[in-house]
Amino acid sequence: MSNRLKVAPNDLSAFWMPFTANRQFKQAPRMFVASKDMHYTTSDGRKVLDGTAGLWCVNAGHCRPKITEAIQAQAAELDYAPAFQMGHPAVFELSNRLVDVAPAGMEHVFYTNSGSESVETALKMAIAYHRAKGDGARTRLIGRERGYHGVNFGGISVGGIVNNRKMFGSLLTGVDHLPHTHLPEKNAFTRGEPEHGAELANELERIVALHDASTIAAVIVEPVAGSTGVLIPPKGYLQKLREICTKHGILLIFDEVITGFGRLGTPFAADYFGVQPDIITTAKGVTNGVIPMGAVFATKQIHDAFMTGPEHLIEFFHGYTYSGNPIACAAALGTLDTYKEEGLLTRGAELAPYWEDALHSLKGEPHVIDIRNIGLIGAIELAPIAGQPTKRAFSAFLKAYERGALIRTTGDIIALSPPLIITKGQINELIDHIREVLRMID
Ligand code: PXG
Ligand code: PLP
Repeated sequence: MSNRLKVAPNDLSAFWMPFTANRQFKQAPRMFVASKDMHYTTSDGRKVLDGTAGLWCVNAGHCRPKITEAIQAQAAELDYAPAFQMGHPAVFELSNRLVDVAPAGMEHVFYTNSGSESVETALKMAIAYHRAKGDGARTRLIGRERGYHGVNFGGISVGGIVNNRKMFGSLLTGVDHLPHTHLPEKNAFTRGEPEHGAELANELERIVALHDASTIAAVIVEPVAGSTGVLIPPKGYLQKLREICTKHGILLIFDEVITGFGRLGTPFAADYFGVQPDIITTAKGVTNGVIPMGAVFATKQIHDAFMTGPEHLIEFFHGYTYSGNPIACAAALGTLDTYKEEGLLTRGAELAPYWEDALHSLKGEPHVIDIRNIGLIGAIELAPIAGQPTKRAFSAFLKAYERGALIRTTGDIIALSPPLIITKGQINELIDHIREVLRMID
């Protein structure tokens, strides 16, 4: 660790922090200066157990040697290659390796720098696909209430988190939303997939009837909604969505930015639920969160629809300066090596029963009104303080941090998604911290 990093700067005002209570933070900053495997080190020298894999991205744990070395070697060899009209070996190798681990049928990869950009790419790809096939009236996009698809205009338009939308004007036109599937009165304290709510997928039929199928390009959903507080799909729900989309020629996009790369104990959520989407968006775990990168997977059918016309012409007018950046590709290759060597894309399945029991042992603790889990994801929903929503969960976050555990809160929900290398002992430690915190807070 360099000395430079250990010294906290004395003026924090210039940095406008993302999705952060800036004024609160700057009064009592929480700084990490190092990380290794399951832990961070704070600027005051304490170890903090990572209960959230960073922001749902550090699936293999922190500062893993294969990834660090791959980045170092690539940076010294080929630092950048133009993304348009030029290539480099790592991006082709990575694409083949990604297609190998992706669900069957996903044969092509398009690169971005984040989940938000993956979503924009997928939405544009879907609309352009229909147009390339001569079906240019299919421009409407269907998202879902409480969905999170990043922060760019397309993503917040199909997204359904009110605070992320209401400040930003009229958004995209031609967007509609399915109802969310959160039914606490019927499904509270369910272990795994809830029994009730599959019929909510039939709302898609109502939306199709309203707009006519011939105007709808795609439906985008998170197979498991993460950011909004861990909403697990009711049994049969995703299968129904797939059936209705297929029946009407509508593309189904799974936003797997969180669920991709082992989070549910299968490589992707599409594998877990046995449902094949047409497009999958990913980011985060593709590079273990270490270098920004996103990857959008598409079927051969979608890709091939673009591959027409004179061969010297660009087929898809879309891409980023850093699409397939060499250093990001090296990080992704190092990440895939680590996942493979340690079996991390399926390790969650072995740990899930233990994780489930540990989480549900919090039932009956103060403030807890629901507990949800799937794979290595967990959520503990707290009753809000009357008139002060989010305050109770935020207190829990601060207290947990003081005690040595990083948790994530959204609204009054504690969301957990530890690195996939977590041990049973560390699961106990994390849950014990939360138990103590729940007993401490108001
Ligand atoms: N889609 C989904 C399903 C996501 O979860 C994005 C898109 C956007 O990815 P980028 O890389 O642009 O942030 C996400 C990101 C949280 C949290 O704690 C969740 C995300 C990001 C930051 C925090 O819930 N999800
Ligand atoms: N803005 C300007 C002025 C640019 O020239 C570019 C790219 O050339 C962009 C935005 C887009 O940047 P990126 O490709 O990194 O998304």
